Amino acid sequence: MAGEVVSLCKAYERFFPIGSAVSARSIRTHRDLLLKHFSSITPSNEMKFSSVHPTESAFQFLFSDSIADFAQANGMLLRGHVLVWHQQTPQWVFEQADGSPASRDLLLDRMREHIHTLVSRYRGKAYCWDVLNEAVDDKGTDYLRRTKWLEIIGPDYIEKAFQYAHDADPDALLFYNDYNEVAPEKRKKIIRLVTELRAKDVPIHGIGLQGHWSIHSPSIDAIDEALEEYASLGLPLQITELDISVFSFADLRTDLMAPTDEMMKLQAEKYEKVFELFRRYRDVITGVTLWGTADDHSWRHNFPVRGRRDWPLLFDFDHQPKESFFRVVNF
Ligand code: HAH
Repeated sequence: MAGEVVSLCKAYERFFPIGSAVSARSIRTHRDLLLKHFSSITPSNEMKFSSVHPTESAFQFLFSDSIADFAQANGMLLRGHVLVWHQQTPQWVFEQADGSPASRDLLLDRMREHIHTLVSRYRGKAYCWDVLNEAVDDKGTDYLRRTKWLEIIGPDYIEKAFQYAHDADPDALLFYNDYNEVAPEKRKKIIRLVTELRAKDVPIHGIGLQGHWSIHSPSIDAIDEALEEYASLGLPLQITELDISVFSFADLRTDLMAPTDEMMKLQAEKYEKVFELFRRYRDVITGVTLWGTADDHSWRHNFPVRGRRDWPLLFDFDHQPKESFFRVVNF
């Protein structure tokens, strides 16, 4: 009976808050699941640069405010996402009025204004922020990702971003957030970045591990090894965007309209083991957020393969708990 389903966040109360990424729409369409199972929310897109400040003269906070209000009205934590990123940032930010590139000083001013506007607006509402997303190179041998931020400002854009956020709200916990965080080469770069920032006394308070994984990879042993290495830095860790795709990254099938039994079985086993690990790292993990609420609404439906459906979350298309859910709460 539906009434007997335990609450996910209550089951994890003594470990860490359990979050869900939401949209201004999903706080209505997925309201019941959110209120029952989640103690934290993250706006998927609504606080990104292109959402709140699409043109130089236009600010829009309608959607981001509605999410912050929802968190407050229901006693949920709010994770701010995301202040500085190479994606979903409008072109105008990097240009002058005549279309020529912005100068270092102009871009720093714009970055500062953006960070101050958001962090001040949600001060006392967002307890933490993903200050910087995906700033190290993903493939290849570069250390830092070659973005407009890096190109125009130089590598100190990173410490400036954290400093501006800290100035705007000294109580907010500031995170560096990234994906492919388990892969050894990427891990080295993330650890190097965080270590360098701390050596300079930059206000960084945690590492966000996105956790966009699949039933095939990374392995539990690899995740364990990565958590151990990140934990050794002595900063809190959060799993910020967890989902477990039923496909391998390179699987190009778009014809599957329902997951196979085998996929759901492997996913349940993976979710069980992943949460078992998270519980073991309870001293260092201060939050686990899923990147969505139920399978009917997930960014994975189009990523990395356009038109491919996926079933990466704990609740199904009809908002019913999946086997994966029961394996996570029964321990
Ligand atoms: C995440 N990136 C972003 O942090 C989040 O803001 C977005 O909504 C979805 C996923 C993951 C990612 C990507 O954007 C591009 C390539 C690989 C991974």
